[in-house]
Amino acid sequence: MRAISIEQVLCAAAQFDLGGIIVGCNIYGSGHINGTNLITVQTPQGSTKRYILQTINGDVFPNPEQVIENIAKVTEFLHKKGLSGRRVLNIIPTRDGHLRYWDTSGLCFRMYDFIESSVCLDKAESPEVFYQSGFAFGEFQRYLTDFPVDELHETLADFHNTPKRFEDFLSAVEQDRFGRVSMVQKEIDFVHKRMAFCSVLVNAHAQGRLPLRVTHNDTKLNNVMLDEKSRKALCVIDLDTVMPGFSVNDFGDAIRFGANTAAEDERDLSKVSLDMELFEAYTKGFLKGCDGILGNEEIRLLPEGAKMMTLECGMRFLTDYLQGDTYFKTAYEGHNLDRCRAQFRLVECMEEHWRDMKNCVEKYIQK
Ligand code: ADP
Ligand code: GN1
Ligand code: MG
Repeated sequence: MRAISIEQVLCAAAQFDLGGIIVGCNIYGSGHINGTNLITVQTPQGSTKRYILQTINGDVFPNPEQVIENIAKVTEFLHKKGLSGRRVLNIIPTRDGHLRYWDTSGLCFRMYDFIESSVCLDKAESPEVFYQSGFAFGEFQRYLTDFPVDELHETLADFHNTPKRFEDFLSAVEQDRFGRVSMVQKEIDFVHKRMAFCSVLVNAHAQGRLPLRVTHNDTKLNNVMLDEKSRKALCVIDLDTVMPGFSVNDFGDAIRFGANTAAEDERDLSKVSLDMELFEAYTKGFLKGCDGILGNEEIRLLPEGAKMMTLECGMRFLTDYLQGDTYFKTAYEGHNLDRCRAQFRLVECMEEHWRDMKNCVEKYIQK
């Protein structure tokens, strides 16, 4: 993503209806895709108000207008379901009534109310916190269960189409544009051994065993805001990828990120493992939040979702490494490769714990 100057951010912020004078502008958050800024405003009454200003990464999202339209529709739907205040993202329009602002350089900005007295975590502090995050994403799925799927744009084509991700990986290996293939033969073999697995969920869908639903598609722990004090879930954020998808992948991506005992980019692979206590807590929270909307076959496929999202994400990091690190923000050369290795180690841990994961979800099958 292009570097953005503070002047550019301030100029964009001034286009929105913020109800006061801008007194602060700081880079914020730890996401891999968008540019996020915290904007502080002083109101005429002397109080301060805070906002989140984001640039939509145009290198990733080919059509930012569609991203905004999806988010507007989904948040409006959630408002109608009775969510308000800190429980749902609130879009702030521009002074001329648009939900986004395009600056003269072609960057697309959007503004949200800042969710005050909240935290978002990169690591689950306790099983209870992880349960809360599972509950929030399960509830999100349940609230949207009667959302008209056809009204949503596919903001990123084939986002969690794992066989297609596999094809993309193969072509990155084939092209080897940066001469990196010889350094990652072990990782390439790792993916090849799991080629058949890549199609398991797509096949289950084709056989009518796994429905398409409105899903979040990026259910990392740091995409849910928790109340700062009570640590109860408040609001699901980062709605750019809300699209039709599989519930088990929403479950799975959360496990990939949150039930790992190490960070997503941990270099010491002996620290990477699957925390089964966290797995159980998330399963319980997610299914409680879903409150009966998932069928038994979906519940049985939750472990497949966890392994699929971990394998797919590792494959995506590896593909980006082979293609010169253009998709995910990276902090150093080889960052994507470290992320990939940590994901692949976690896949192995899931394979070792396969029976435990299956037994855990089996408890929730409705007889
Ligand atoms: P990315 O796609 O880059 O992950 P996010 O939408 O997740 O972008 O935002 C990045 C970070 O900014 C979040 O992890 C969170 O800390 C913070 N954030 C985003 N929206 C809000 C909000 N409305 N209120 C408070 N913090 C927010
Ligand atoms: C990106 O935007 P962020 O940091 O929440 C990515 C996810 C990956 C994740 C890996 C739009 O999520 O798909 O799983 O990084 N988002 C997009 O950490 O590609
Ligand atoms: Mg995020």
